[in-house]
Amino acid sequence: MTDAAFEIAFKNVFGRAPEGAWSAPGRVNLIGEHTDYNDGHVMPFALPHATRAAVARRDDGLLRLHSADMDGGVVELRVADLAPGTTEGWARYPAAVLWTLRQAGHDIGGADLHFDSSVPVGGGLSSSAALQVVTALALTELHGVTGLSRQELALLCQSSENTYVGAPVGVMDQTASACCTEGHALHLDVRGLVQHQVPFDLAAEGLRLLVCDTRVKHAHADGAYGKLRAGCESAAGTLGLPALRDVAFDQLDAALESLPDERLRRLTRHVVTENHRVEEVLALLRAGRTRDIGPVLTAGHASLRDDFQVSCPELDLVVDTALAAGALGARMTGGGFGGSAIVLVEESDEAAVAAAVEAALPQVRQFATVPGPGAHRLW
Ligand code: GAF
Repeated sequence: MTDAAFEIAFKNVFGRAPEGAWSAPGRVNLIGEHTDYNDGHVMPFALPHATRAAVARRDDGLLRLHSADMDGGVVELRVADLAPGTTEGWARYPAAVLWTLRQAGHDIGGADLHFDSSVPVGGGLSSSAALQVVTALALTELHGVTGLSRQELALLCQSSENTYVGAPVGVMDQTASACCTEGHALHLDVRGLVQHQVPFDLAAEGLRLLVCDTRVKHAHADGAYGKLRAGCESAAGTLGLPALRDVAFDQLDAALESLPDERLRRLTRHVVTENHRVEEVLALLRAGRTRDIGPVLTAGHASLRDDFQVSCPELDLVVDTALAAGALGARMTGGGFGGSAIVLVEESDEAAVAAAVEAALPQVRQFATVPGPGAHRLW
């Protein structure tokens, strides 16, 4: 839908013109999975798929939310009544952002927001982070909030999901949506929140990156993610360290010997080796050796499947099929328990690999992608 049609859609819902429109992307994580809440390294990039919000302020204390992609019409909430646990369904995410901004002392009142999105919902591609970030950016810019960096905006969105929605996620997805730039992967060292934009130009090297959405749905709020996070924190505590990030790669064996049970050893081995893989990928990209990241991605999948145990049969099937058909590397991306895999291929092998994946998993939804822009104002 064009920007003009999107503006008309707002008018059709709310009977007046919007004051502006904003966009925030979903993300793919190239490498660095389940490392963000261990104070470690991640390297996502923004998808060209994004969530848009057309917005106009209100002065009667109402927050009215509408999504072109969701049933149920307009959700109307009183800003003064917003509180954790009081909002249902998709509207929790934008409501959570407004509540969190107000808790942080920002004088933001009611608004009408109309959303649409090209980020596949439930595909593990951060559709909820895109919804949070587009809401935060729109409301803060419209209300003239200054002095809030993009990273701070992402932290507010993460806090809104932790506190209001009740999902104990890390900060990767919101940071990717808020801070990524076109043509780059974002290396984020979560400890200290240090960012580097890393050029990632696949086409220039004759490469393609396929995103393969298995259409198997996952849910972070269902407890599995929280148990993994708690397990990592317990392992770090047992080792007497602030976070698993603090286990040096060359000290891994000694750390594993100090842990009392197999589950904590598996979780620790994944996090420590995965942080190391992010550093390997970063070094390879900086050296212009993009093809060589393939085996590192595949090793990351094996670690998520065998040690962290967050893959599923459909993701394993996509990865194994793609590799057998000639892919350079493949791995699940995102939190796991379904969602999407990424597949790095030579341009000349793209069609054959995609066909093999589709034959193995007919429900798959696949597209080749490149790093798109981070969140921005449209008009
Ligand atoms: C989900 C979470 F939201 C992220 O914070 C991150 O932990 C990811 O799972 C796993 O790397 O997307």
